[in-house]
This record gives sequence, structure tokens and C-alpha cells, in this order.
Amino acid sequence: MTTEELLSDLYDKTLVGDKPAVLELTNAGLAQGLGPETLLYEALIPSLEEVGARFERGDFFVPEMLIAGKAMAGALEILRPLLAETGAQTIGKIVMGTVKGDVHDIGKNLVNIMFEGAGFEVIDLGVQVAPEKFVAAIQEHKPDIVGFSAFLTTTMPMFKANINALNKAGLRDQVIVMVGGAPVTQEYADVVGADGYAADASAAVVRAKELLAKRRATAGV
Ligand code: B1M
Repeated sequence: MTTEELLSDLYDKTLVGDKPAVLELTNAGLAQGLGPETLLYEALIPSLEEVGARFERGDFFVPEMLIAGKAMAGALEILRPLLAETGAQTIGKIVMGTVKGDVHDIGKNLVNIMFEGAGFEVIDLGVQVAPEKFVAAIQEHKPDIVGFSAFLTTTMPMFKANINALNKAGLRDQVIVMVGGAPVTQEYADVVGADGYAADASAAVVRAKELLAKRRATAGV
């Protein structure tokens, strides 16, 4: 199978949620020498974007979206060790979670993998994380950064609720707040008072490093 055929097949099989085929093609791609980023950005992610587009048009429904998501999550587990491969020592600690009311986690998990790959220690609180759970995790783990993911326009307001909870607990100044997720924009991040926003997992790592360096320079450490 040529590279083009493999990527096209991986795209198609993800679209229809054929998990066994997706796992097989992911392994075959790696065996053929394709990088994990190629499989992700040239097949898996575009396929899920098409799933979303079909859902919006009413051609796909929640079950189709669910099986496509499961197929993608399976591929991500194969790619995880390759994407997170690092010899670097820990450069910072981040608490991550998908906000309350939101069960999407594929994007958050990909961000976590890239953070681990860049040398961050990641404490993943999972999905549907309530503000008080973020507060408790920050008190327990004392991270440099807290990351909130939201994938629905209806759950984006939880960013503000989380930041309010941090303020109330006296933690807001102790932690950098980063936000992201498909419907989130830099403008929205500014409005809710987040310190940083990124559109994708790679950009999230770059932004986190910048914010951390700035914070450490200001604190003189
Ligand atoms: Co849902 N869903 N979904 N869904 N789903 C979307 C998000 C949607 C855009 C589809 C669409 O209509 N086009 C739409 C939201 C519309 C909106 O609000 N604007 C939607 C909807 C409507 C829903 C339901 C309401 C459907 C229903 O029940 N009627 C429902 C909500 C459930 C809930 O959460 N309460 C629902 C359910 C589901 C499933 C459970 C079936 C499944 C989730 C499976 C899972 O995650 N375990 C699912 C899926 C698979 C999708 C789509 C198709 C794919 C999401 C995905 O994984 N993308 C999605 C369509 C789409 O996104 N185009 C859709 C791939 C992933 C790598 O990208 O998630 O963007 P992404 O993550 C990126 C960036 O956002 C960024 O980096 C990531 C990696 O590069 N990022 C950060 C993420 N977090 C970050 C944090 C940062 C920085 C960057 O700093 C902290």
C-alpha cells in the first residue's frame, strides 16, 4: 500500500468508526516509517473534522460520532508513547481537565500527550471536572499551570466559573490559567481572564513554555 492509500484508508476507516481497521492501519503506517504526526494530522484529525461536519449537516448522529471517536482514541493510545517520547527532565507541572458538563476528551488527551512529550508532568482530572475539583487539585499538586478544555459553546462559560472559583480560593495568582477546545478563541480567552489560549496541542506547548518562562522571569527563579 502506498503512503497516500494508507492515509486515505485510515481517514475512511476512522470516518466510519471501524476501530480494528484503524488500529491495524495505524500500526501499518508506523511499520512503514510514517511519523505519528503524519498519521494524526493527515488522516485521523481531518477525519474527525469531517465527522463533525456530517453531524452538523444531519448526515451523522451521536452514535456515529461516538464510534469514530472511539476509533480515534484507540489510535491515539498506539501513538501516545511515540508522541510523548522524551528524555527531557520535568520542566513544569500542569493540571488538566475538561470542564463540567462536557465529556469530550480526545483533544484534551492529545494536549496531555504533547505536554508530556515536552517534559511537563501532567495531572489529568478527566472530563466533567467541576470547579471545586480543579481547586482541590491545585491545592494538592501545586501546579505551574491549570488547563481547562471545553468543546461545546454551552460549556465554555465554565472557564469563567472555574476562574471565579480559583479567585474565591485565593489561588488565582499562584497558577497560570490556559484554555482551549474547538470553539474557543483568543478573544474568548481574553474575555474570561485566562492567561493563555492555544488552538491545538502543539501550540499549547509553545504557549505554556512562553507563559512559564515569563512567570519565572518575573518571580526571579
Ligand atoms: Co461532540 N461535538 N458532542 N461528541 N464532537 C463536537 C465538539 C461538535 C463541534 C460537532 C459539530 O457539531 N460539528 C459539536 C459542538 C458544537 C458547539 O457547541 N460549537 C458537538 C456536539 C454538539 C456534541 C453533543 C452535544 C451531541 C449531542 O448529544 N446532541 C454531545 C455533547 C456531550 C457532552 O459533552 N455533554 C457530543 C458528544 C460527542 C461524543 C461523546 C459522541 C464524541 C466525544 C468522544 C470523546 O471525546 N471521547 C464526540 C465527538 C467525537 C465530536 C467531534 C466529531 C470530534 C471531537 C474531536 O475529538 N476532535 C467534534 C467535531 C469537531 O471537533 N470538529 C464534536 C479531534 C481533536 C484532536 O480536536 O477536540 O478540537 P479538538 O482538540 C484540539 C484543540 O481543541 C486543542 O488541542 C486539541 C488537539 O490539537 N485543545 C486545547 C483542546 N483542549 C485544549 C486545551 C488547551 C489548549 C488547546 O489549553 C489548556
